[in-house]
Amino acid sequence: MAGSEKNSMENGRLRLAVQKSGRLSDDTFELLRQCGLKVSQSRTRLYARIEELPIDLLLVRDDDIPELVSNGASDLGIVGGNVFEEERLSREVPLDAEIVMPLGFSKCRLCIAMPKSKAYAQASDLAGKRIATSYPAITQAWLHENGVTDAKTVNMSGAHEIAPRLGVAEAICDIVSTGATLESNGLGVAETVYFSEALLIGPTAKLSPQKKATLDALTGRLQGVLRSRNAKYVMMNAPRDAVDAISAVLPGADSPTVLELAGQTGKVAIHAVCSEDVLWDHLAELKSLGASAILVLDIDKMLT
Ligand code: PRT
Ligand code: ZN
Repeated sequence: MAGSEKNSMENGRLRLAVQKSGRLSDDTFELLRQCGLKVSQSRTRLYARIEELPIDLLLVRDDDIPELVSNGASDLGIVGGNVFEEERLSREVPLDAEIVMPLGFSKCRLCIAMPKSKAYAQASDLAGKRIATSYPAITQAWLHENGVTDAKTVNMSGAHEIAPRLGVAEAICDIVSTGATLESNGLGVAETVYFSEALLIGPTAKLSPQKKATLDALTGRLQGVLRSRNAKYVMMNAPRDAVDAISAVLPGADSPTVLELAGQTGKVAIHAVCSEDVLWDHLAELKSLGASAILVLDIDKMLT
């Protein structure tokens, strides 16, 4: 790292390790943008600087993030739960990092899959099988928990889906998102062993008071963005005597605001923040309770 680059990363600025490029990085940068944090990319692309809060980003491969956080090279990291859990389970020396908060993106599943031509009913069907995976620790932990003692994991760093055809293994354990990769290789999910999403990780207890204040500001903004993601602002007119029934239908809403409508005695306006998505079924139910002029609006930011 160039001298001037290193200097600008000191002075109590919080270091956050993020994936340089890949499936996590676009959503990570988008989340930071939604938090009002602009990232200025350095020419060398080893690190980037955030101006609005004293935070420097380390741009690295996702596999390196748990170790960088654990050994103190970075204060925090954003990494897939699958990578964090594998690292946590496979280390002899415990990882000095914990989950600060789940971030709700890069959701996927780690699944054991087998050729569709082979029957699968229960965990014991994996007895004596070889399972190709780059997640041996998570796979073995699941096998152990499910009483399968004589299955073996075969380490592969990619292209697991061809392992059964190559005769390298009878099953695989890999990340599944849409399921299209399994489908196109004639494989079907036998078991889901881990549900994953992006995580903010860090040994937060070790932070200086200055860095802790920056972390609090960051998590406050992240929570605001995550809360508002599915949240909707709902407005409608409704019969005064239907307010209680309508409140019960609104998903994840606290007490709604009920406002008088000029010149109308039997009708009121109802405004509510719904913390869960408002579906067409909800609207149909509101209408059947007498609601009219129903508006559902996205919420950009929310601080509670
Ligand atoms: O270069 P670097 O080491 O930083 O990145 P990488 O190549 O190791 O990881 P990358 O960028 O591919 O993935 C980063 C993280 O994204 C993963 O650790 C997961 O947490 C998450 N993620 C979300 C996924 C997927 N979805 C995903 N679909 N990671 C991988 N896949 C692959 C999977 O391995 C399989 O080959 O996509 C294929 C399956 O996808 P579907 O849609 O066909 O089911
Ligand atoms: Zn990786």
